Amino acid sequence: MLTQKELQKRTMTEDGQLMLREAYRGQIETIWDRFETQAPHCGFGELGTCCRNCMQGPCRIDPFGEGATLGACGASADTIVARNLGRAIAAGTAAHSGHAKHLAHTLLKSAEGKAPDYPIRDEAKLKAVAQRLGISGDGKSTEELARDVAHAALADFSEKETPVAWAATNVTQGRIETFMKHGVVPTGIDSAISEIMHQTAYGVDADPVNLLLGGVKCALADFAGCHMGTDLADILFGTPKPTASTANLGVLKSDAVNIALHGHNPVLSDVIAQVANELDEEAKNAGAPAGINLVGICCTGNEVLMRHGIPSATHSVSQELAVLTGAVDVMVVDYQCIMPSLSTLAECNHTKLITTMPIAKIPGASHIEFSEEKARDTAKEIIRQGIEAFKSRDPKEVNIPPQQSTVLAGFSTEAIISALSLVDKDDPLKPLIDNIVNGNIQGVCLFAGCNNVRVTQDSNFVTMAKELAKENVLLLATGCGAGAMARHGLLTSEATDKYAGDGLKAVFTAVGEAAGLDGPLPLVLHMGSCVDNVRASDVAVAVADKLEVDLDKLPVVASAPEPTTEKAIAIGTWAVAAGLPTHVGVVPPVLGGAAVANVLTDEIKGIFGGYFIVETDPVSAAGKLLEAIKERRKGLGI
Ligand code: BF8
Ligand code: SF4
Repeated sequence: MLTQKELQKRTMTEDGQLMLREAYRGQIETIWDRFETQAPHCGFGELGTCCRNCMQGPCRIDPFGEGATLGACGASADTIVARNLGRAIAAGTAAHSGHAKHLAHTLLKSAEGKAPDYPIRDEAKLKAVAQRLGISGDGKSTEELARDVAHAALADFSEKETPVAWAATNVTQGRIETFMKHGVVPTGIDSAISEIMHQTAYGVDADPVNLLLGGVKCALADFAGCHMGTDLADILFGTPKPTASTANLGVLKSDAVNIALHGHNPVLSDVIAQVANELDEEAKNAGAPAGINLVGICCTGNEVLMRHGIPSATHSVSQELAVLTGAVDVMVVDYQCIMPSLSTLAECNHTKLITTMPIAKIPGASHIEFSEEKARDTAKEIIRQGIEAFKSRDPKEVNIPPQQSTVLAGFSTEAIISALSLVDKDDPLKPLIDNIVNGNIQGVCLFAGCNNVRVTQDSNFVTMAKELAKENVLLLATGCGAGAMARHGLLTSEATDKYAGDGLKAVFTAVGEAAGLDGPLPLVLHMGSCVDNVRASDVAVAVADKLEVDLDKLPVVASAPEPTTEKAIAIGTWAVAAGLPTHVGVVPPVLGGAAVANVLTDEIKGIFGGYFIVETDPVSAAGKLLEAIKERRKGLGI
């Protein structure tokens, strides 16, 4: 039997611990067991000094100088580490921008009348995005404007003479000048990905610093892709507003057909959310008195939580545990962060795992190809598969942990500005800036990124959030980080009362009461999925513009306390390029290149103002971020 201590080392969520005990009892493997079978990990891989970029390899560099000091072609450890990092950024960028491109095609089909299930739901956002891009709306219908925005989005993918619009129009003038000075302005999203793949190919770039700058250029294309993803999702599905919901595995219901929406793109899941209650009667007739119960997992979960208040079951490293409850009838996935192991687990239960995207199939899963042209039909077909699967659910095998946290999510940039405007109608940013200046709010920390099996799930997030909140740091969260905060009750007014320092509490109480909440704003503001990190950057850009300083002067920091994916590496890199001190709580595979590690954690500060802080201890990490905030405050003379 796994001891309590071993369980607590895997995850700090009680619902997770309960499920892991069940898994152990049933001899069912989870990610934590498979991770153990990978030990000991390859030291070369961990240090980033393994190169497989040509068939003369793999070449491995011994960082202690006892074995090979160069690859067969003569590549040094720093060259190899920088190349590997560049390729990781390329993969992350491809994922985020692939998601954005998908939405651009959906928007175009919507505008051309080919996708009737996708009306423009947020005209104000469409107009705002068009205006930002310099696209005139004069005399155009909504559809014509949407078509022009979709064309502009698709044009941003290919190489052109001008910078990627979604990058250039969403940063400060100061950042543009810095990026131009260092030659890191992307002129096409896809072309930036292809350029870094070229740059890192066999026998091309061997200069570690030049390679890192290539990585930054690609990361700025990632920023553009993320921003486009957020903008287009808001146009098609609505800009999120504060929404109450619940989190943890306790959101699954024994008396409902449970459909878990997993992955990243709202293009299918939002439609499922729109049609689900049309099938409630069918579910009831099949013996589920509570009808259809949609729950979210990972960033698809964040998207539907923010827009529809759909509860969040779990995220990231604990996704298998949802299936282990025996209560999930269908898990429908789109792409990214979906563990292939889900199909084996689904087979052990009655759960039907359904893949929907041509680029993301899983052996053992059923595939129902999704297309915008018949989105509602596909959504209903998937729900009906859930109703069918429910009929074969064995109630004796159902084990839903009781834990449920309450959650207030949906803090888009627009929602934050509108909450602040209740305090100062004419100048909404003023209350925020005044309180930063007077020290009620010391600074801002954006928590982003994943859970990682190497870290006790959620422990770094929760510890750091509490440490920083008591020092009056305003906390934002996205992605699985927002999920971690949700699971531990930190997206609530009660958490503000309990953990916030006096200054932060006073500000959040004033805004919360003006907004008609029965208390302060939640301790952590849930801003959405991982692409929605740009919502936080939009707030920072607005503040910087108003103060007439650049982003690298603001007391704003970022943290990915438990990062996992290549996407997290891409985001972390653009956060640094944006000028933010950026913490990572898992050691990235760069330490084998001493010069590269030094650039990333130190010298890069002289170029972009931002830099990486690598710290695995959450209390020390919070301390270092606080120090960085204080340094920035001093620089501003506040
Ligand atoms: O895009 S935080 S594990 S689910 S990569 Fe993935 Fe990481 Fe979660 Fe969302 Ni983001
Ligand atoms: Fe080895 Fe160079 Fe080939 Fe990499 S590119 S595998 S270092 S020979």
